[in-house]
Amino acid sequence: MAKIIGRAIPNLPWEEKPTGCREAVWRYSGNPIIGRDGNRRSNSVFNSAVVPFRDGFAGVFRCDSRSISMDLFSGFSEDGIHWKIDDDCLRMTDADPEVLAKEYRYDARITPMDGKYYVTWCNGYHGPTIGVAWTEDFRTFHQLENAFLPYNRNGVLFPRKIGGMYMMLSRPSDTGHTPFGDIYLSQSKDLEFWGRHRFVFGTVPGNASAWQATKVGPGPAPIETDEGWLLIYHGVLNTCNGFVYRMGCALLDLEEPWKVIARTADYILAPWEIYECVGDVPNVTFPCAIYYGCADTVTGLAFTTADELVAFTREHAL
Ligand code: BMA
Repeated sequence: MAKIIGRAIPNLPWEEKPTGCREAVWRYSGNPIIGRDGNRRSNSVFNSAVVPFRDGFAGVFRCDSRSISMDLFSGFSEDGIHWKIDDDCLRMTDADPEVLAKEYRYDARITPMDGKYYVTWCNGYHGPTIGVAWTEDFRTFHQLENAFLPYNRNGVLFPRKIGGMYMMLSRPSDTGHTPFGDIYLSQSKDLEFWGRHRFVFGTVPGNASAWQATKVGPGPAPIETDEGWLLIYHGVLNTCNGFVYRMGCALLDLEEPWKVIARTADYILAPWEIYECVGDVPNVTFPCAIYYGCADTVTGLAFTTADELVAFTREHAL
């Protein structure tokens, strides 16, 4: 039985696995939990990150506006299901004005670490790169330097130092709808200068696991278990109808997390439901937490347990 290393979250939203369900991950029966109209001007609310905060939950939400501009907004919830999202975007302070100058921001991840909440997101700086900031209250965000040179997306921090180093996963990309993508790990002593880059894993050629044949990228912050770091990630297949985004799971070595213990040949969640297949970008399930973006339009919630995921990853290993 795999055990999560971390504190218990007794008020975590939860629904038992429906009887007869054969999946390792199951959707909330009330999905989508956040519609297009999550805040005053939103066209769509998706690819967002959520953490336990005080007596409830807080999140950083991607709300694309009705002029189709991408930005991030704080949101709060008592139960993790009903959300109140700000109408005004995140306010950042502290960084060099050149870094603070905002082009666009999207697809945030949140990693609680050392009593702070670290937010990483895709930050426009002459192309996409990884923005980093920390907050204690989801009101003031202290921005740090961008972690990497452009072009990069899907940056996410591990929730503690490993071997004395902060560690971040990311997926180097291009300026467009990147037709490639592998997962790399970078290390830092101070969350500013990143190096010691290591390849973690890439796409799967051939027919063995085609849902991840075009690109793979890290999802929410890795979860520490006694069997390894549990990483939920996205995998993409290019089809005659465009990209299809599904989710997979990997188990990474606790001390050297660029070493893969196992990763799934089978996906753990795929666009099956109407709200995952119909929207501004059809056929997308994109994990930022297991709160996941659906068809780039609305936000869904899904459940699982660490034990279920570890067992699935080992049983359906590539
Ligand atoms: C990526 C990003 C994601 C999006 C995905 C699918 O390039 O824009 O935010 O979910 O494409 O459209």
